[in-house]
Amino acid sequence: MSITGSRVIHTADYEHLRAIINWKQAGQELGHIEGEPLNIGYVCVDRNVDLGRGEKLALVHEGHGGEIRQFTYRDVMLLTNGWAHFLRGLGVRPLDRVCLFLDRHPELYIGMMSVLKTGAIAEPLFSAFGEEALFARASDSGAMAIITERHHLGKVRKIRDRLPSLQVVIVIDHEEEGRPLREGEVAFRMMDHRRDTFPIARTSPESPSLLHYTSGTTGAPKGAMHVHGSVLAQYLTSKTVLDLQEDDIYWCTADPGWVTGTSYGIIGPWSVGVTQVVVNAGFTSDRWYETIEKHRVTVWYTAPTAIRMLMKDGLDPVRRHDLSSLRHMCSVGEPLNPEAVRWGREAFGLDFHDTFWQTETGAIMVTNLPGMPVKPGSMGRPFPALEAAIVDEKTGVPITEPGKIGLIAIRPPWPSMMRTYWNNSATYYKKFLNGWYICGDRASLDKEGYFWFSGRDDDVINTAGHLVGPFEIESALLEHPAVAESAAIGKPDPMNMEVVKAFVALRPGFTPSEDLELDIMNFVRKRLSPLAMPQEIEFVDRVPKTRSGKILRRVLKAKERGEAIGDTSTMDDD
Ligand code: 6R9
Repeated sequence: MSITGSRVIHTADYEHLRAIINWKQAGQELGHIEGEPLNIGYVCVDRNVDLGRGEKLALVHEGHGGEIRQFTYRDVMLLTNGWAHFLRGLGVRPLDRVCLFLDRHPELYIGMMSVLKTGAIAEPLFSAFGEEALFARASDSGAMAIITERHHLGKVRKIRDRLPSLQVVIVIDHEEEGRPLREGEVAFRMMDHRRDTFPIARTSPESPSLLHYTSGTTGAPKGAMHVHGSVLAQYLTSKTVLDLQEDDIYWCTADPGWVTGTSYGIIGPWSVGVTQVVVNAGFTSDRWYETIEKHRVTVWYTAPTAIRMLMKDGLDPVRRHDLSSLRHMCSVGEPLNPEAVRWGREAFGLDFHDTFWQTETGAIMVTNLPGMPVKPGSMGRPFPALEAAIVDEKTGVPITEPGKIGLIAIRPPWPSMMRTYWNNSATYYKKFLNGWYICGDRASLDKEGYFWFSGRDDDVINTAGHLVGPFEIESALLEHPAVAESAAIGKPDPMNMEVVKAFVALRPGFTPSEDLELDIMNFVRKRLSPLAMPQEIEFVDRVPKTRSGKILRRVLKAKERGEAIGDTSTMDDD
């Protein structure tokens, strides 16, 4: 048994896997020699052509209306070369930050690889972001370029004056007869720029590659900075957890604005050299099953909220489609309910394999490996090349007692670990305790070393697998002319795990009404995103705060869940 070559392990022998799976081997399999350059753009694109996969499909893309575009690895190589030359010509230099603010078009995937080839840092952003969410991320990173499309250009224009570092906005679908572009905006049609070669930046494994913004409890979103060496972890986990093999047709349902859509929606699958399917369309269960059927998807990576939505539509739509191509299924982003695993067995005859990880960890950390018995409701065990534990929250000492809850901790380093939070190293250093990286989630172990998730250790809201920071929502609420004070919490929800609930105290002269509630909701949706929009607003006389002025979200949460409020000695209630 070996992890070399394209064979992937199918075994329950966990201890043996720990002995044979390691990052060094991943580097060797990817042909990387220590001390030599390593660039994700090369590993995921040109290397596949060098290995004889030039005529193999890298990307099968389905647009809104069902139109299909296909790209071989050679196509992707020529197009990324052309685009990288264009970026260089615009003055993009290594370490510059380049935002990708696009729907799920082929340009998003190919553009990201082009940016990496130049040595610049790619910053993927959800296209659903409103202008304030975009501004927070592009201004913090000091982005010098934004790649976008006509549909989203208006949002960029609204904030452009406030982005002094921004030199150029690249528009991928500009039409001459359309409204003219403005100064500092350029049109770029990817398909018109194919080049045989590009001198790929000689980045090292420690050179910055990607900046992925994630939400915390306090302050603005934080940019987790990743490096080119992360590909070792994304490659090895794609092979051994997602079980990707040469002939697989792989579908990751995540948007690259979320780390899952980058680590396992671009880098992982292309580093292994498989064909991946991307669908730029919203969710309906029929459309999803059609995707699997039409493209003969073999490996599927999705999220619990989506699985719950499929469950809601029942088994009939499943039976209407031929899903016999499927052979492996994984899930990420939220706790995977035991019912969802059981339903998956009934619907597809397969287990959903849960995977736990974060923007900051860059790759899967705790998981059910193929061949490992799945215990519905458990996240599985540490990825065998890693050391992960449950530690005491005060001392950071591992807890081995079964069932006792502590913090999920990973022993650094590993290749895809973030190297810092951009502009915020102080917060980065706070993530460590007793030599462990602390994820900020609580869990316990069972007798066999399986991890059981219990909850987050902070106030971040997980809605449909996406993290939303209460601070960002509260700040947006305060911008509304009627709002004097605000607080945002996650309210338990059967479909989305949590939804945003806001508490608002109004300014003098305003009175609570349904119209005002809707107006405030829409205000947040437009500024931030549909996910950050409160689903419910409760008007209150005042928001509970500590004497030092910190919002006491735990008090609001406890009330919402009908739980005891706990220690209120610091509460400012006079
Ligand atoms: C990849 C990703 C990370 C947070 C994480 C945790 C939650 C992720 C989970 C899970 C329970 C799982 N989370 N996977 N909770 N079971 N299998 O999701 O990254 O957006 O940074 O979120 O999501 O709370 O700390 P990110």
